[in-house]
Amino acid sequence: MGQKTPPVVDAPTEEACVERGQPKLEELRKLAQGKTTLLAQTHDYPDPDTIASALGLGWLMGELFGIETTIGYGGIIGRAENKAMIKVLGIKMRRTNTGDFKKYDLLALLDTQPEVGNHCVPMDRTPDIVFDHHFPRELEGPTPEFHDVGGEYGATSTKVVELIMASGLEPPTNIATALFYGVKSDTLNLAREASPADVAAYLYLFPRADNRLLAEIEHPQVPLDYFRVLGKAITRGRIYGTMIVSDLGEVYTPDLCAEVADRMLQVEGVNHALVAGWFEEALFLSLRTRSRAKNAGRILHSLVTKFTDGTAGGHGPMAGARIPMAGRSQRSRADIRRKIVQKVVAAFGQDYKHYSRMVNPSDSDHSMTPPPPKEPVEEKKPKPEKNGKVDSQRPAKKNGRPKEPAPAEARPEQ
Ligand SMILES: [Mn+2]
Repeated sequence: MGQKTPPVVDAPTEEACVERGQPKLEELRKLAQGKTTLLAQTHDYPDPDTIASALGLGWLMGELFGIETTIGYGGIIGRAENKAMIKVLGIKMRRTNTGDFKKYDLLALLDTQPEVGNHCVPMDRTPDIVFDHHFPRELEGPTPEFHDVGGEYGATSTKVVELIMASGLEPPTNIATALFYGVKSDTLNLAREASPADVAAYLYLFPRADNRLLAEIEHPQVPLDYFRVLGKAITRGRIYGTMIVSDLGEVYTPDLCAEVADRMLQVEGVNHALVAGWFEEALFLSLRTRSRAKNAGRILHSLVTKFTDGTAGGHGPMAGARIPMAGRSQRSRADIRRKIVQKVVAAFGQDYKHYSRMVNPSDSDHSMTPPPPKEPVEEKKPKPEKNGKVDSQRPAKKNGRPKEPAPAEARPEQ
């Protein structure tokens, strides 16, 4: 609404991207000297951008410097689209544990930063390489040797694409498709926080990506539990002015919070969404906003680190947090959740005491009663069925008052 997205003509030329990428390649070349293995670590619950950037970086390090890359993650790959991405594009990833971080010559961290969380790299292991488009965090520990964070990038994949452009190499279809999906999903197809650099990466990747594979990734079948969670999100959803808040209860994968939060922004009149979910003794929060005046990442990070020992990360329109709850009573869990939700609602200028529900509780009853006719109707004579019998289940007309809806059983099967 009145907000401008960068026009395509603003995209930097390929030469400009190459110029930006070349000194970075030089740095990586120095780091790679005498090394043979790299662990490219993604999120604990990896999204397409972190997976694609790890894949792209790994391929480039292999082609240019003969480095062998393993892609790691700490938690689970939960979302159906992300599972499909890995399967369809043949991406190999393995779950890493603490011991793994000593086994590789080099460690790269993608789409997050050492002190942000959402990854399982131990605090005493400073990554050698960090690529992240989220706002730069002040580091308490040592600065990684290669530290490319923040800047005008809507996706970490875009940073990796600049390196590929600078290398002059031609990426294979699966790498290009993964990176295209990384840029596309993080920027909502260039509609959210897309910078000129993202537009350039998108245009570079588009003719190199396979749109049929992409469609397979973007429209996967989902488990029935997905719809159960969606149902819960709606029945529990509260609307505070222009904000929706919902608690999904226990979820089978924490990235459902992010997915549902995105979904909630589709409700007319809603500009902000906060979705909570519980997974393995931790509370997960996803925050989304359409407002350019608010920074979801900063809001969530300041509240979560002030009131809990959890971690949070994100940027302008989107943020996520994980708050460990092991050893806490149910009451203390509820208190922490309420406090954070209250403060987030207030941070968006809404009143926590006044809300309406997304659905009327009486709407969730399970009867199959069809709605009554709007006008009084003359009940038609029951038609004889094919075998000549009259449907004996159909109730007899009551004294010319046909307003009572027929019971569900009387409706013919569809
Ligand atoms: Mn990202």
